[in-house]
Formats: sequence, C-alpha cells, structure tokens
Amino acid sequence: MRRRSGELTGSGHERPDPAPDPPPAAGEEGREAGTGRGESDVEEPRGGTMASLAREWVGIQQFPVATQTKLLEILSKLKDEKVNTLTILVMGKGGVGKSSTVNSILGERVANVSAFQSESIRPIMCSRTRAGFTLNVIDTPGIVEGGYVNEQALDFIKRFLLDKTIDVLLYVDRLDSYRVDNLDRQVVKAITDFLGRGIWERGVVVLTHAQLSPPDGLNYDDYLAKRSEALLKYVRLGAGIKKKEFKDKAIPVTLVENSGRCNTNEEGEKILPNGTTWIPNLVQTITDVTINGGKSITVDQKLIDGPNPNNRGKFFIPLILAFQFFVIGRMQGAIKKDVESESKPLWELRDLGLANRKF
Ligand SMILES: Nc1nc2c(ncn2[C@@H]2O[C@H](COP(=O)(O)OP(=O)(O)OP(=O)(O)O)[C@@H](O)[C@H]2O)c(=O)[nH]1
Ligand SMILES: [Mg+2]
Repeated sequence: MRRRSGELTGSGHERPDPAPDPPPAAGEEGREAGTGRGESDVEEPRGGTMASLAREWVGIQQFPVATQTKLLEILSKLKDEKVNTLTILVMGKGGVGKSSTVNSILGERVANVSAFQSESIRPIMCSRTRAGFTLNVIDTPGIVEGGYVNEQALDFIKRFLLDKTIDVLLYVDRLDSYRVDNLDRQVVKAITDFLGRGIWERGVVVLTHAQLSPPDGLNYDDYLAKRSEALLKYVRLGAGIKKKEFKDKAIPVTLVENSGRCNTNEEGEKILPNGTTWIPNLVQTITDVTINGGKSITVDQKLIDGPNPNNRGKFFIPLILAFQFFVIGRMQGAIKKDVESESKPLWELRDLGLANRKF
C-alpha cells in the first residue's frame, strides 16, 4: 500500500488519525472483514439496476432525533416537488474524504475508507429507500493521483455511469488544504469534458475536515470564505464558465466533518466551529440544488465517447461553402470582367484568335 502523496505537505497539518466511520448498518456485520463495507446491496460496475438494489434506509436511525427530524422534513419537501428519487454523484481528487462523506450521509459504512491510497478504482452505488423516496449515492475513486488525472479511473467511472441520471454532483475537497493549483483545474475540466458544463448547475462543493482552527489567527468564517473563493475560481476556470455567468449561478459550498471526534450540540447533532449542524445543512443544500438547479444529466454513450474529433468543425462546413460560392465566385467574376475589358496588344489578341486579321 502506498501512503498518499502530496497531502497537507507544507500546510502545517499532519494527516489526522483515521476517522472512525459510522457504525455498520444492521445486517452488514461480518461481510468483507477489514473494509467495513457491505457487499450485497452495493452496485459494482455494470451490475443490476438502481431500483432492484434499493433497500430500507436504516442508517438514518443512527442520527440523533433532531437530525432525523430535519432530514425527514427535507425529504418530504422533495416529495412535495414530485422528486421521489435522488442520485448523488461524489467525485474529487484522491483521499479528500469522498467515501467517508458517502458513509456520513447514509449513516452506514458502505464505502471503503482508507488513510492510504486506495487500490480499488471501481465506483460503487448504494441505494436506500425511506417512505417511498429512493436515495442513490455513487462513490467514485479519486481521479487524481500522483499529480495527474487518472484516465483509467475516469474510464471506469464513465462506464459505470452509463444510463444513470445524475441529479447532484458533490465535488469534494478538503477545507484544510491551503493551496489550489492547475491540478484542481484539470480535475474540474475532466468532469466537465465528460458531463458537460450543465453539471455545475447541479453541483455542490463539499469541503471535508471542517473542524479546524484556521492558521495565522484568521477567524473561521474568513478562512472559509478565502478557501471557497480560491477553489471556486479554479472550478470556474476548469469548467470554462464566464465570470458573470458563474456569479449568477453560484455553486454552493458546504462543510463536512467526517471524524468521529466532531463536536456535537446539546441534542447530539454534529456541529462545526461556526455552529452549523452540517448533516442537515448538506442535505438541505443538495435539495435546494435539485429543486432550483438546471437539468439532471443522463449519461448516454455519446457523453462517454466524448466529442468526436471527426465531427469537430463540421459546424463550419456550410459557412465555408457559402463563402466559396458568394465571395470567391463574385471575385472570380470580377477578375474575368476586368481581364476582358482590358485593352490588349494586337499580338495577344492574335494569340486569342480575336484580332480579326488586323495585322
Ligand atoms: N479528520 C477527518 N478525517 C477525514 C475526513 N474525511 C475523511 N477523513 C480521513 O481521510 C482519509 C481518506 O478518506 P476517504 O474517505 O477514504 O477518502 P476518499 O476521497 O474516498 O479516498 P479515495 O477513494 O482513495 O480517493 C481517511 O483516513 C479518513 O478517515 C474528515 O472530514 N475529517
Ligand atoms: Mg474513496
């Protein structure tokens, strides 16, 4: 196993102790010892359909009553909007806390969490139902390792998503990473090249490791604002969205603390240093994006194949033909006329057979 590279170096932080995950859901113990992940109800690549694998969302009972009440309220609002199924795609760089976030949302250990670089590059989907509502969460492998976008991982993800409809994209990164660089841009570009710019109208930026003390005496909200601004700039650049358009359709940023050591309030709900109860807050943001965002994205073969290089520029062909016909045709006509009206020396007319025996 390789320890993840490039994390928190220079940030002044140590990688935290592996965060304890939520307890296993009923009936999941004993499967895949050591990984803490149930098998039978998790869709692996190209297996089964969403509906056939969905089972009762018992993990919700792991949350404190106050959180459960809020979550059920949010779900009923979705049902009022005639949304009965929600499919959430979780993507981002390696080791940022994607799988931990999936587990936190579901209140069950369904996805492998590892302090080390994952060996698996397979996405998984977990489906849960509650009061007629189906929640599908798709966990994907990190698409950046060792400084590059991992095309193979991306390929696995694409094939896994065939025929699935993505309602919300959670783009995960860490709150405690101070720097953004070209790699962030590349990851966003890779996602955009695949799913199209529209996916960002259904996007939420999720920042994990949110229980932190900001450096340099910054207060929490100022630090959060700075980190969000820096990351969102790279999201905009990577997605190729214009500044104004990006401002008008702001991508929400939400916070997550997956550690079992996350502080709690009097009601036992997990809270962040700024007082946010982050689980209901995340689910509320996901709901807002679902209701107010653009269209969901259905992944078909065309999206997977990407833009065909042979088709590139096809759009210009009629324009080029029209240009040839009108502009070049006219120019040729004018030149011909010019040539004809030009007074020519007799010897040239003789050569053209036009001299009428004048010599
Ligand atoms: N303290 C703290 N640790 C976290 C948090 N989220 C994840 N971790 C830890 O970070 C490490 C990586 O977490 P994962 O959930 O496996 O990250 P991932 O993005 O799924 O990783 P890959 O699938 O390999 O790309 C594990 O040791 C987690 O326990 C968090 O919010 N706070
Ligand atoms: Mg993972």
